Formats: sequence, structure tokens, C-alpha cells
Amino acid sequence: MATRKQSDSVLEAERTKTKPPPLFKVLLLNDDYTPMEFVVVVLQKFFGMSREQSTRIMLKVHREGVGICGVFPRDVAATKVELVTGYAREHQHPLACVMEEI
Ligand code: TYC
Repeated sequence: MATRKQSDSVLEAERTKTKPPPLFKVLLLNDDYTPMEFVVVVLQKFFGMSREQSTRIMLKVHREGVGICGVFPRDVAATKVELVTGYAREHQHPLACVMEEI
């Protein structure tokens, strides 16, 4: 039927306009107090990195002030930030972990 066909194509046009879900970078920030070894362990424990990759990222943050731990959907990124921040506070370190939309 002509009417149904028309409304179907309107729905289709609206559907194809929906945006993909946003992605977020999770970043570590440098500070003067958190031990290097602690940051390396955080990257291994919460981001599944090898010892070698963790050390590379930790040194990049130490030298440049900031580094990317990974890119995730909003909920996953927010959970990583919470877990890393909680773990750092439990160990009395000021390590800062934040998320930023791409
Ligand atoms: N700058 C710290 C130190 O010299 C090490 C460090 C690296 C801290 C990365 C935080 O995100 C960080 N002990």
C-alpha cells in the first residue's frame, strides 16, 4: 500500500541519521609523587598492557605530562577512571586519571 511504503521510507531516513556512540580517551597525568613502578602496575592491571608497553607509556607521561591509556565507549572509560583513581587513593598516591571525548 502506497501510504505504508511512504512512512517506511521516512523511518528509514531517520534511522540512518543516528550518530555512532561517542568514544573517550582515558588519560594519565603526570605528578611529582606517584612512584614510577606504581604507574607501570596500574597500566598492566587496568589496561591489560605488557610490562614493556606499560613502561613506555609511563615514561611518556613522566616526560610529556600526559599519555593515552586507551580509547573506550563512555561507560567503560568512566569505570576505568573510577577504578584507577580508587586504587591510587587506596595507596595514598595522587595519580590523576581522566577521560576526554575524541
Ligand atoms: N613523575 C613521577 C615520578 O617521577 C612518575 C609518574 C609517571 C607519575 C606517570 C604519574 O602518570 C604518571 N615519580
